[in-house]
Amino acid sequence: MEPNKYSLTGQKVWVAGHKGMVGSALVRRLATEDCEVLTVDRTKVDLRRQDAVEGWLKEQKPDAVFLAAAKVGGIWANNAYPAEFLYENLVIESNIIHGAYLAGVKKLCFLGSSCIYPRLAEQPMKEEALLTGPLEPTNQWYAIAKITGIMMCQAYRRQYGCDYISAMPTNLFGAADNYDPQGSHVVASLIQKAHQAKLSGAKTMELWGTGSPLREFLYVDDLADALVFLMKNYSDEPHVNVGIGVEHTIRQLAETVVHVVGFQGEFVFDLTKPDGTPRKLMDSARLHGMGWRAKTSLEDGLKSAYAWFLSNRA
Ligand code: GFB
Repeated sequence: MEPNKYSLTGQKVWVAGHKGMVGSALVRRLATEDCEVLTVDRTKVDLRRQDAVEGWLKEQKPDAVFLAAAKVGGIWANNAYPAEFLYENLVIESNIIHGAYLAGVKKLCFLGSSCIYPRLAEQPMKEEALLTGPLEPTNQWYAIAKITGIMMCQAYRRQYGCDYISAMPTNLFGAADNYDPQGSHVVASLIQKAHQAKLSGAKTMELWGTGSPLREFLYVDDLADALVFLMKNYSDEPHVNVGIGVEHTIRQLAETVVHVVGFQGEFVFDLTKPDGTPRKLMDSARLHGMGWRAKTSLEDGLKSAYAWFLSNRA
């Protein structure tokens, strides 16, 4: 095997957070790999309890771990529940990274998020931009927890030789997203709002903020493919940006959502809600240089996400 290469063939691979949007996309993607996918329900192993996590990892001894378990949410949830976002993400990542080290896990992939870069980082944001400026206030607690996870993977590589890597995805959407009106990310929330407005024959649909912030949206099945690609081909300290390199204003996103959903009304902007960071486009050249690119456009991804919503949440 070439250096930096890791084969999943015949490996026991734990997807932590297998029921979430990223975790379920990873389970779908790993079905096409010749490996054994391991999952465990939160009712059996509470990832916030160190003994439970360490005991289960020592018993199961997975060869590889995708750490897709986290407390996540959109801008409103991050701002409303700072203690939960800081505490739960810190304990979940610490338990799993340290537990993986104790259990001799060979390869682990941790997930950051583009929102943890400095609020006004130079755009597009390179990996080196991390920790070079003040954070976006609305999700600083989540950001500190996720930055800690990236640093933990680096520390365990340096001190113990653990081949633990970190990926930095941008805003995600797709199947099994959280559609809770308050806690959800923007894409899921707008799908839900457009659908409700269409069904009720409403003339308007509410958007938060001004509609002018720019966001980069990656379809979650493309992310899962990128994570498997990185697990197989990347082994180094720095995290790797996983974006699509295209950005849209929130208003443009909403226009695409209502086109896909079939709502013809007007937008009403609730200026009492935050815009958050004005822009967070990532530079994914390092990943592109390794030979991976996203392939699902925003519109195609939205069509699949809406189809999932209709079959599972409507
Ligand atoms: O995905 P989102 O909630 O979070 O997007 P961030 C927020 C942007 O969409 C803001 C606008 O500019 C909102 O004003 N927006 C418009 C809405 N309508 C809505 C709506 O109905 N719901 C929501 N949620 N937003 C998150 C971080 O930042 O990025 C998370 O807080 C995570 O931690 C995520 O990292 C990827 O993109 O601003």
